[in-house]
Amino acid sequence: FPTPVDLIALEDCLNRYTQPHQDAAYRVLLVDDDQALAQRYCAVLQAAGMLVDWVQRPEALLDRLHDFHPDLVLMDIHMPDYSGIELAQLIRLNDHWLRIPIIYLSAETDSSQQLAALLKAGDDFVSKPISDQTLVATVYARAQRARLVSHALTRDSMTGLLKHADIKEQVELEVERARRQQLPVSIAMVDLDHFKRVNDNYGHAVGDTVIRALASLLRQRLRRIDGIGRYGGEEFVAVLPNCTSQDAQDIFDQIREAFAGLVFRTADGNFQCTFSAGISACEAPDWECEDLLEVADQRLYLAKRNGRNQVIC
Ligand code: GH3
Ligand code: MG
Ligand code: MG
Ligand code: MG
Repeated sequence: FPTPVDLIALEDCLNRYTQPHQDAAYRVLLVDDDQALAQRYCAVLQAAGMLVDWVQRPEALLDRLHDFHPDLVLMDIHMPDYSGIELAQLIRLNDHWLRIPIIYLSAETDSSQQLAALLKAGDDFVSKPISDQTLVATVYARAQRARLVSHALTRDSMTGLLKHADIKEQVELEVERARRQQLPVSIAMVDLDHFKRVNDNYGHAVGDTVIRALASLLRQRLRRIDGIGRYGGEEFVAVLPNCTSQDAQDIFDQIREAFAGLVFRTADGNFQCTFSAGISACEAPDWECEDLLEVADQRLYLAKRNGRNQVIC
């Protein structure tokens, strides 16, 4: 029996999702060759509630950036094989990491060297030795600002989901990660059925409500590690790490049933709406993000041709 859509609860869920997760611990990647010092900084930042990972060998830096997703990098300058400035420049070569603040934390006392470092890829320079309070405050302020800016830039304002380019970037990252860790990854492409009719019959504002309701439902039903994006006007993409295509199909079938059961009440009468979805997973080791998106899109098209309101895997 169809249940009326509880828009208050949906909006509430949406609001929670559209706020950045300021409650989640800030993730700090510390690059320093000095073990004793690194352990000291880790302890101080952890005591302040942050998650800290330490890279001693620069060769491990890029992998760690991929896996750890830091909010901020604390970079030593003088290290045996590389300079921290070179490493910061290396990080800046990758667009994915442009938004991560890099703070040099160094015993370098020559002010012209400090300025030179700042002008090359860094965002700030703080001197060693540093007091615990200054370290925590510097990292906290920068990480908080970075998270707010990143959230504002990557979220679709109507639904709070990732924007087109950002969900694509997340699919790319997750496909790469799945390949390296030899784990499954699935993606789903979702499109509302006969949505033009909703707009035509009830108006654009009601159409927007339906889009937001589906966004909320996806957010409620998927895990926090799953990426969800508004790929187009009434089209969504989700990436599900460590999830087989069979499991993804089961999950999306449940979401499909829940969504089809919602009743939207309007002044012009009540109505229900459905969606169709295509699911894909890595079917060969050399599959890239684009292959998964293309196959999911083909299966979505099949689902439409087969009569809509279905999930094809
Ligand atoms: P199909 O089942 O084949 O997908 O039919 P459809 O009518 O949904 O066709 P299609 O996906 O091509 O149409 C998308 C429609 O969604 C067209 C556009 O007016 C509407 N739309 C796109 N973005 C928005 C939006 O932000 N708000 C509203 N209200 N409508 C939108
Ligand atoms: Mg050093
Ligand atoms: Mg549609
Ligand atoms: Mg469409």
